[in-house]
Amino acid sequence: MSRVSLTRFLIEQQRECGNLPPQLRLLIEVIARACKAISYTINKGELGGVLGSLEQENVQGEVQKKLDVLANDYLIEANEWGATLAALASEEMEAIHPIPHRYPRGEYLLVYDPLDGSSNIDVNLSVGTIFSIMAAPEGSAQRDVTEEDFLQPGRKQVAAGYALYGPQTTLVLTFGSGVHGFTLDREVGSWVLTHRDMKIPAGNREFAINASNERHWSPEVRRYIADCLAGKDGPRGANFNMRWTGSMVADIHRILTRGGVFLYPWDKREPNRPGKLRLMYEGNPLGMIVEQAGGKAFDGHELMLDVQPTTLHQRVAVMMGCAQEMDQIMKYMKP
Ligand code: P6P
Repeated sequence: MSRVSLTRFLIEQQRECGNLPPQLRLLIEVIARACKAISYTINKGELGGVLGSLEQENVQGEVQKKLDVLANDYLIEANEWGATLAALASEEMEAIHPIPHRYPRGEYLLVYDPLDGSSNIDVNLSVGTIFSIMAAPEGSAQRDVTEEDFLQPGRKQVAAGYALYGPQTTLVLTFGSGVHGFTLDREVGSWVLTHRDMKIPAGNREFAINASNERHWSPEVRRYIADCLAGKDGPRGANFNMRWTGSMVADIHRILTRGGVFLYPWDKREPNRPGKLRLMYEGNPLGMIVEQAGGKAFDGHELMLDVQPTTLHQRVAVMMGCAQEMDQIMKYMKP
């Protein structure tokens, strides 16, 4: 069967679906090219002198890895000149980054986590890049975009995706017409369509959660997990398996591929903080992908994509995955 490149796939989708304007198609290709460069850099590991941490913290209060900053810079440099964006924002930067006036501005806003799960880097485990694309406000070519322009509910994203830097490098995309996966052919440096129209399989009783936090969870989450752990003799009447990779992208990719659910719930250590993960560049993009793949994404109270953001780096509780199991979880959360 002939190989379908990312470029060919996007052009064919543009013709068939009509929801992929040329500027959005170009933006996706530029992001994919930056993710390819990130993959090659990660792959060098110690040989590239890119491992380890910097003596500085990011806006999240987390120690920055060298590759966090490198990946962030790759995405800025790749996207500044392309006349597709009015501004971009990143987990690694406190403020938004308007496109410099020396470049023409485009119709979109990009927000991203350049290297999700970067604590895995130094121990050679999977990490990823997550991105979310929204429409820039009317007139953004004439005025500077503000943080408020980014604060759109996830339902308004026009596209979302991630690159997973694992044993293979894969790129998974949605622009509202299903979820499609591409594998990087490192010999020729091109993305090849390998997973057309991905759907989350039902029936895999597998949950992803950091179980070391169990004593801090809400009673509802503790009861859900306890009932799963009780196995076939318990209330669920079935045995469950657990996975936790320390990189949300890797866990979500496994769920897209073989099913299950992912939870990073609220916990009482910081009762005023909804959760650890971030809404704009983790919950929303991965929530759009999960919904487009037939799953559900939820913050413990409402659907992820309906949450109205109030700040760029706001955190959110995350529960997402297979629709059938998510329906069960929602019953536990809303008795
Ligand atoms: P913990 C990575 O830092 C991340 O944001 C997600 O990718 C991952 O699922 C989670 O945090 C891991 O958190 O508390 O288990 O280290």
